[in-house]
Amino acid sequence: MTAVVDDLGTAFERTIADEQRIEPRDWMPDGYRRTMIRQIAQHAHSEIIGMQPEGEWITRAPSLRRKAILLAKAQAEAGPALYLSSAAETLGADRGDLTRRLIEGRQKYSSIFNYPTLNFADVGVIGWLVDGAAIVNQVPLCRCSYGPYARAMVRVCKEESFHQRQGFEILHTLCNGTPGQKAMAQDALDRWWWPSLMMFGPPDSASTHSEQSMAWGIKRHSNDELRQRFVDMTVPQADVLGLRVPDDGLSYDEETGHYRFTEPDYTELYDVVKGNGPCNEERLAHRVKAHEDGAWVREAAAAYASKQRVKEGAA
Ligand code: BYC
Repeated sequence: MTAVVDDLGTAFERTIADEQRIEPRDWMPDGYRRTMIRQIAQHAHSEIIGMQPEGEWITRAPSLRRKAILLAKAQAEAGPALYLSSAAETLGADRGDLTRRLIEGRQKYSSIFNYPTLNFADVGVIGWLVDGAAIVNQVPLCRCSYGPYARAMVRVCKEESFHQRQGFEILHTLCNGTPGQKAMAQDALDRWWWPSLMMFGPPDSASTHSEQSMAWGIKRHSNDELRQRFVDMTVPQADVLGLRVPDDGLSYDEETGHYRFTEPDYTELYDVVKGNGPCNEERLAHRVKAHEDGAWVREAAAAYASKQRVKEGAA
């Protein structure tokens, strides 16, 4: 038996070393399976809970056009959640169990969704910065060693690019509007800049999973590398908008071709992840309510499926 596991382990290691994909039926170490379920589930939960901050503005969007776009954008997050949940299921996870774990606080979702959306400029900033950060994080995940996750990411990234542009377009409109509208955009950037930097996780020195996840080809870049990439991408976009990134330490380093920037306050990240952010309670309570309100849909779907099975059995 040990020899068989050794052979399987060697095959797994070779697949990773050859940059091939691990597929659902392949043998994988328990730790790899656990890590993939953890990350994919957190990601799926983030897509669902992430609908809330923007969703709050659907009824208050400033025009019919903005309402239609926001409605489509918020509901579009359900698609990625579906691919991701399906990818977790290929690892043996049960979708109902993942939801229970979220509700009981045993599984996380991205810290960023625990901040409030105070006005419509925040909707623009979520598209620009939050979807922008998600793209920077997720493009390398298209090369993740776990096949179903990597393939889901290809579709998700296409959508996120579109979402990022719709956010930028809102800000572009505000920044070219009245001084009051431009001030709204600046205020939103001031509030969302630091939480957006925190989306990439703790600094490398404090990241518990990075080393193993990089060795397994799950993560392709460290948290700090991706944070740097995000800053390098975003600062020139802020310049185009005429907005000021709220970091006195920000400067362009000609030699490295990268921006130097101030690290966010990671104690705030840890605090938000522990459940103490401004909106944690509200977000989870809303998620629980949506789950309870949807019970009849799950029951009806299960009843329909079992009726179909009986019919097919009789045919
Ligand atoms: N928030 O060892 P580390 C979207 C946790 S949705 C909360 O570096 P790892 C959108 C981490 O889980 C896109 N927790 O971890 C939707 C770990 O705790 P556990 C969301 C965080 O996994 C709607 C501990 O801290 N994107 O774009 O190697 C509308 C130590 O961290 C956070 C994803 O989910 C955080 N920010 O790296 C609009 C991307 N950071 O699990 C937009 C997929 C860290 O040991 N996930 N933690 O209890 C990843 O790429 C990685 O999991 C992370 C963290 C880079 C986030």
